[in-house]
Amino acid sequence: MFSKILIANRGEIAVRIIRACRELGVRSVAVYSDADAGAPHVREADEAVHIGPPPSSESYLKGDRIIEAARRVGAEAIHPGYGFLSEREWFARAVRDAGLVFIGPPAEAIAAMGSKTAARQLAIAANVPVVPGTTEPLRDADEAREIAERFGYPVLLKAAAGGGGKGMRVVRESGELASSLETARREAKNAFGDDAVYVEKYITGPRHVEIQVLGDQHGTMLSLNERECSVQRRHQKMIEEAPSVAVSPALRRRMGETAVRAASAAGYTNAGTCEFLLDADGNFYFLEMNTRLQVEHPVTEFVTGIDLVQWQIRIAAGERLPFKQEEIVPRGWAIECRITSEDPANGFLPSTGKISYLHLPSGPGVRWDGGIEVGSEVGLFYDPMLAKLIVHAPTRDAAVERMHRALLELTIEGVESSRDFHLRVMEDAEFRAGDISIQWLERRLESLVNAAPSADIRTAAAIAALIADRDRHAPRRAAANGSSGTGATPSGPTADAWTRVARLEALR
Ligand code: MV4
Repeated sequence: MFSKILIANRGEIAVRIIRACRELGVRSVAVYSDADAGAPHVREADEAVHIGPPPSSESYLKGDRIIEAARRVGAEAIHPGYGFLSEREWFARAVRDAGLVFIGPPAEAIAAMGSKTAARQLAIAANVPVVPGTTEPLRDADEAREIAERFGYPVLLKAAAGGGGKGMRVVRESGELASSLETARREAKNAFGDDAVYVEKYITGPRHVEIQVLGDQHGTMLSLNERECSVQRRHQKMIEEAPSVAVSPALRRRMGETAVRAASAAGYTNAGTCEFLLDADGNFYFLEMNTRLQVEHPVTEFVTGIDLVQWQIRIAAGERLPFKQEEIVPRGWAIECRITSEDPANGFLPSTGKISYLHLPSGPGVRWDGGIEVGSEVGLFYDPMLAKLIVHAPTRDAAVERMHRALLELTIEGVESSRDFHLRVMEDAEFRAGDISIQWLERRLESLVNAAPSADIRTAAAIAALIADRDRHAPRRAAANGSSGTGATPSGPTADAWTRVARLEALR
């Protein structure tokens, strides 16, 4: 095992990796920008190295500087987390060339899965089902029309260099093809510097289901089963769960075997994820492979009991996976909500400020993976995800109730957050029925954001208003309670903070 690991990341994922290191008896080294000098990941690590000014391009993306820091402090390995340098082939190679271990897949596997068309060709060669379509770039609109006729409308034009939905265009009839092709080419050129576009059959109303794989350096590749990630907005996942209501044990086995085949064909080791579209008829199609640890890994950890981050480190150190595929059976249900500093009432506009109050949920089956504390400055330099709230319960219904309860316990003051939005989703009949697809959230967004607060919130707000009114006549006591005494009826997170105040009052 390593004696010291450098963590090339920040926020909640850096804290998560530090926790794994500590449990393994490995010393951890944080890196930080000027903006993160006082951040939790810096304090929690055994050592910390300053790497530059706040912009990521000057700090967390400075691979050479980070490798140099690792050598200086005597770290033997680097964990990249997710985002930043995690899927840069050149970084994985540079780490290796510096005589260090990259805690992730080989640079060659990152490269093999990096190009979406190359990944598609690799999948086809490995007998992995992909969406019907081409892999060669389209020559012109005539060729596109010919292919579209063959698969039938609607079709989807995709950027060959793409990913993340950029350069994608749905075409519903032949009349739209020429202009859509032009738009897709322009978008692809702008986003990726490459205007190559190819065509696929458009799958309507599918779910996004992905398979977690874990492979060691001795030839064992396991499927850790599926995560359901359909609740997303503009290609940003918001809620993930495991297992998926749409996946039977037989389908789980087939999707797992398929993901293992795709990963093995790429020479993959360590933790990775194969993304699939799953249609209403139970057909699944490989989309792409994420060659990193993912944000939503905790739901898999909950239902498998396997610590993915610890195993990433053990695998990188050369250990063998001790599990058998048959032993990996989902236990219970896990749900994750991404808690972001975005304002759902304002089109999810990023919100900035200083965290002035923070009350964290706890109790049975609740996990908080966070990177913030009271006093944290939330700015615009980095991703707006502040933390993840994850719950585990015996059934999906119980997990939804548990998440709702945990969200009620959560109070974040100082920035707007996605907390209320998640509460509304947990109260939503379609979500509770598991009746979701990749289009579900965009379709329901307006009604969810404008949903009337639930009855208990309204009661809390009414109680709070009464207290506020009374406090106006007892200013000293109001100050002691920390209430402003304006008499305004609070709502949202404030109402829940007020519920706590009201209960304290009732107990006096
Ligand atoms: C698709 C599709 C429907 N049909 N391909 C979006 C990003 C990229 N990873 C692939 N994506 C899609 N490809 C075919 N042939 C629908 C999507 C898609 C999507 C996929 C996964 C999760 C969320 C999504 C949201 C919109 C569209």
